[in-house]
Amino acid sequence: MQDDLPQDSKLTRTKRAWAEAGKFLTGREARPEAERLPPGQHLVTDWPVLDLGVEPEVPLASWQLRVTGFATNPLTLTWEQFTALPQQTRRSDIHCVTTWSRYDNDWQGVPVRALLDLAQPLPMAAFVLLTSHDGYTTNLPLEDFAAEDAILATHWQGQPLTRAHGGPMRLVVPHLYFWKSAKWLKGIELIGVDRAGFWEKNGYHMYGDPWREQRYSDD
Ligand SMILES: Nc1nc2c(c(=O)[nH]1)N[C@H]1C(S)=C(S)[C@@H](COP(=O)(O)O)O[C@H]1N2
Ligand SMILES: [Mo]
Repeated sequence: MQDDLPQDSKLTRTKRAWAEAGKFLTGREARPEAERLPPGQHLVTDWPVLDLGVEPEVPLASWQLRVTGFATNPLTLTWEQFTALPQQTRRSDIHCVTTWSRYDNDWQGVPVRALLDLAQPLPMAAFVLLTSHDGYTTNLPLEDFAAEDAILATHWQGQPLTRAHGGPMRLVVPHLYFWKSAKWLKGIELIGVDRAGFWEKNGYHMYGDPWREQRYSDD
């Protein structure tokens, strides 16, 4: 019983003092496993392939990435130009709306922010509509697209991205469900008013926050 426990032993007094002083607090955010895995997700260690069934072969010689819409400097980059941009790495978790999550994916490529710094979005740009070589589209707010850990990835765990996973280049926006992370990305349109992409027109959420379980559209 609580009442039987010593309330005034040396140990109890010491630990009470530590608690009052906040001793051993690192100031770092605690991330217990339960908080790292969003609600309704389960952990996998393989990496499933999910797409519409068309896995386009994109020859590097004709590969292009276009940034259009509300930008001061609309861009068309060749593979050579794109890969000449400073490469960086990002480590992040994947959360797919079909309930699998995969931790600690090491991506290498060009941070989205670096590309946006070149394109210079205009003030009226508030969303992006992304287009891929398989005809896939998806949409998200510009602010989320520009997240610090969002990356235009060419490599995963040190190896070039396979075609099945979106190679030669895919987007990774880790804080949203993985359907926002367009594989075989070819077009980024900066728009003022949100426009639904493929899954968003098919019952999925316009935003898609795994932590709020925004899987499906409300209506
Ligand atoms: N171009 C394109 N990108 C896409 C898709 C797609 O069908 N086409 N599927 C999305 C979905 S629903 C998911 S879960 C992830 C899957 O990526 P993976 O196959 O590398 O796991 O890609 C997303 N990006
Ligand atoms: Mo998905």
